[in-house]
Formats: sequence, structure tokens, C-alpha cells
Amino acid sequence: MLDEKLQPIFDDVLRRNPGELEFHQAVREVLDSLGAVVAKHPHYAENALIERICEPERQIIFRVPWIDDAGKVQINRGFRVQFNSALGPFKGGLRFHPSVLVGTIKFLGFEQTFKNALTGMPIGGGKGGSDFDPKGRSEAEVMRFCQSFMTELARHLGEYTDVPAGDIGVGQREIGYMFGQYKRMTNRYESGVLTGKGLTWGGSRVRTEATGYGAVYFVQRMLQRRGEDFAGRKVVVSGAGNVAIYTIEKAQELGGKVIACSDSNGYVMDESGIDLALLREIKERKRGRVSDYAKARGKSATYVEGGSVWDVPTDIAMPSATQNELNGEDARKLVKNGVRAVGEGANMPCLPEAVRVFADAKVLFGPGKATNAGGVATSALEMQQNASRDSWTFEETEERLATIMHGIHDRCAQTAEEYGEPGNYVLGANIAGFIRVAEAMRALGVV
Ligand code: NDP
Ligand code: 2IT
Repeated sequence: MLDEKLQPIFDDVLRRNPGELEFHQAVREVLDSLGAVVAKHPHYAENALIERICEPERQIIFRVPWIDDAGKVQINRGFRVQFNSALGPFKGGLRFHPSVLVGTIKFLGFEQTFKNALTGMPIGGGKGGSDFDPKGRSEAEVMRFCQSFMTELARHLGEYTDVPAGDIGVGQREIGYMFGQYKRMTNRYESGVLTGKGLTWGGSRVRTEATGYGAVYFVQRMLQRRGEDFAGRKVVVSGAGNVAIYTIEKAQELGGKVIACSDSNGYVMDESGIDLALLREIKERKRGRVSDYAKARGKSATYVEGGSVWDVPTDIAMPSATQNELNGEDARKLVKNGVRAVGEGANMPCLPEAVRVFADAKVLFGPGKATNAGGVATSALEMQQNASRDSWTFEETEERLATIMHGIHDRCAQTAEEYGEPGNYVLGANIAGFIRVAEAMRALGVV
């Protein structure tokens, strides 16, 4: 049940955004945490402040025409939802995946607003992308698509306006093509307009690794509060993309034994521990599948086509693929198999029922908007380096990332305590993020 002041706000969100289930889910989860805030500080429920926070500042939807290798004209839809700029320019990734609808981007932009606030850095929230499917497309097709996408998006961007980065289906290659097109169109080497760039053209060290590394730092901090750590623990990671790969790397560095990962076709279990060099070779260089990893790895690996990676018993689970990939039943299985901590590397990977199952079982649970904030935080570090025309060492940048992640953890933990629910990181993240955005919005007048 929602607070009586919040229910009408949620009803309005449902009415005005019909069919956008993921957006409804993300808003509902935040409103669930805000009852205690409006009870303690009624001024946050005044002047339609929460209604304004649930309404994107601007939503851009555009046609992306391009020509495939066979000479046929293809059409995709492009999106940029500029959700909230109270704390800084809109900031958030671009997702290229056939499942992308406006509601997907809206949910991601909404989450991003609170995530970015939690980092304590001067960045607002936004998200964008397209229903373009990069799978099976040639380099040339991907480039032409990126150029066409940027041809429209460019007018909405700027170092002080909106700064996109990568997300599912968008990595350094795509950022490069988009940056190249932006540069041609504007005749400006405006490094700060995109993050996730390559090291020779304005990128930051550690940005590639940042989301996965940061997620592991966050879980490590949660474990430490219970006197535990990664050493000797079994870890299961879903996905095999950017976030998953660097989650695996850092978990292994801390002594964890990562025994499984996945993609949308199935999962691979590797009892002797995932061979990261091999996985990276297959995923990053060959753009292959986890089934290829299993084949190349030989006896120690088992590939389960169509299976759920959450069937694998583990101490620590790090869902790092996509939204709603871990349901209530999966959560009950994980709990039954003795899971101790769950850290969301992806955005909203656990369904609300799964989150409740973990809470009831007292499993440590790090919500995405806190746990995976290391990526965007390092993007903000990239913006800092671009603004000062500087470039920091790996060590310095990673140290800053670690400090930011520990800060986010402690802010969530402390806020949860303040509101009488110690250990409830979901509540802590939602409230701490909300208050920072709300305070800035109050100061800026009716915006
Ligand atoms: P990648 O494109 O690099 O990898 C995505 C991985 O997840 C792939 O293994 C992919 O498998 C799998 N996956 C994607 N969609 C689905 C689906 N519908 N069903 C099953 N598996 C799927 O993306 P990232 O690693 O960058 O992103 C992963 C998650 O992390 C997303 O939720 C993203 O929003 C979030 N995130 C990313 C950040 C970043 O810096 N990149 C920062 C913070 C959060 P397949 O190849 O089969 O599609
Ligand atoms: O979900 C996310 O935080 C990202 N995809 C990263 C955004 C960014 O601007 O680096």
C-alpha cells in the first residue's frame, strides 16, 4: 500500500503513461520508499514536487533511417529522455536493443536521476537509445546506423546540456562512431559531449571497467559490515557483456570464485572458475557467445542452452544482464541454495517479488541505482578530465572510483538507519537519491 499522499501521484503516472510497465515498476519502487520521507518532512509533498520528479523534462523520439549492406533502406526509432537536470546536465547511457520502447528509456532515465544524485556528483539524469539490433550487423552497418542516429541527436546534446554514454549494445566502438559524427557536424572537438571514449581520443582510464568494479566494491562493503568478504566465496554473474566481464575480473581479484555467467541464449557453468582471458577474447574481440566459451574451454565447462543461471548454487549473485531477469522463483531458489549477498549490476534486474524474498531472508541486497553507479560516476570523472584537459593514471582513477562507491554505500546505509530500517539499501538509496534531487529542485523554483 502506498502512502495516501503518494497513491494519487502513482495513479496519475499510470494514467498518463499507459502500457509502460517498466516505467510504472521503477516509479512504484521509489514511491514505496518515500512514504516515510513525506511523513517526516511534509514539505516534500508540496508544490507538486514529486509529480514533477516523475515527469521527464523532455522526451525526444525520432526516425533513424539508414542503408544496410544489401542497399536496402532500414528504419529504426531513436529516443532520448532528458529526465531531470536539477543537479547538472542530463547524463546517462544509450541502449541499442530490439526490445527498446519509450517506456524502457523512461524507466532507465528515472532510475538514472536518483543514481546520479547518489554519486554526489554534478550530473542530472537521462537515457536514450534505439530499437536497432546490432547483432549480426557488419561494422559498416553499425557505423552508418550510429552516424544517422547522431545526425538527429546532436542538436540535443552538449557538454552543459546532455552527455550520453554506453549501455546495452553500445560500447567504445559505437561511442567512437557517434563522437566522429558529432565532431563533423559541429566542427568542434567537444570531448565532454560523450563519455566512454577511447583513451587516445579523450576517454578516461577505468571507465570500461568501472561499472563491474564498482558493483564489486559495493558488495564488498556490504559484506564487510557482516565481517565477510569475497575470498573463497562462490560468485554467479548473469550476462557476459561489459558489466559482467569486469564484475568477474574484480570478484576474482578479491579471491572470489566465479563459477557461472550467461547470455540471452543460455548459461555456462565452469567449476574451476571462469577463465576471464578466454571469455574476453570471445566476447570483446570475436563478439561471440558464451556457448563458444564453453566449447573452447573444454571439460571443466558445461553450457546449458535456454537455462537460468540462477539455478547454479552460489554465495554471491550479481545480476548484470538486463531488467527483470531474476524473478521471485529464482530468488527463492537462490535463498534455498544459501545465497548471502545480491548486487544488481544491471538496472532493475530483480522483480519486486524477488527483492521481497531477499529482504525476508535477510540476504544483503544492493539495488542497481546504488550498486552499478560506478559506471556513471567514472563518466563524471571523464567529464572532469575533459574539462581540465587532463588525464589521470589508472591507479588514481580507480582509487577515486573506490572512494565514490564506498561513499554511496555509506550514504545508503546511513539513510536506511535514519529511517529506522538498518540494512535496507533499497530504502536508503531511494531516499538519499530523492532528497538530493528534491532539494535542488526546490531551490530552483517551479521547474
Ligand atoms: P552489454 O551489451 O555489454 O551486455 C549485455 C549482456 O546482457 C549480454 O551478455 C546480453 O546477452 C545480456 N542481455 C541483454 N539483454 C538481454 C535480455 N533481454 N535477456 C537476456 N540477456 C540479455 O551491456 P552492459 O554490460 O553494458 O549492460 C548490462 C546491464 O548493466 C544493463 O542493465 C545496463 O543498463 C546496466 N548498466 C550498464 C552500465 C555500463 O556502464 N555499461 C552502467 C550501469 C548499468 P546477449 O549478447 O545474448 O544479448
Ligand atoms: O546505466 C548507467 O548508469 C549507464 N549505462 C552508464 C551511464 C553513463 O553516463 O556513464
